[in-house]
Amino acid sequence: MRLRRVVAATSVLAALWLSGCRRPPRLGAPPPPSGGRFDVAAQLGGGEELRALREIPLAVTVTEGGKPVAGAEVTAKLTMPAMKMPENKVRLQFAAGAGAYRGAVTFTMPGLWQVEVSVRSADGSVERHAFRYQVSGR
Ligand SMILES: [Cu+2]
Repeated sequence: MRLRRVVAATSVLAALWLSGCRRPPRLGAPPPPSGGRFDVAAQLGGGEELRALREIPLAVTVTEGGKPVAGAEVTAKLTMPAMKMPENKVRLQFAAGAGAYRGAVTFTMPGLWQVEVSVRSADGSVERHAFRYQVSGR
């Protein structure tokens, strides 16, 4: 009798653990502090509501003392503060005409997302700036 109860409790725990990203959202850790050498701004989409499972253009401007910084390696890593998600990372390409690094991202589910922009400058120093977005379902 007691053993059966222990087995039942264990399988409930196992089911909770296996459900992974369907766990109820928890409050995540605050984003890492921004700032440093570069000013980094992100423009995600064209101002419309952000939706999951759609490709959304991302433009990131990197400036230093008001001047655009070209030749950096800029990536965007998408994470959810509330849960562990599969790696979702894109490399952005510099578009000289736009003075911005551009690419496209896809949020794989609705919820609160963090876009961590990493800027590796020509001298090898790395700076990270985090932005948070609420993403709705389809
Ligand atoms: Cu998730």
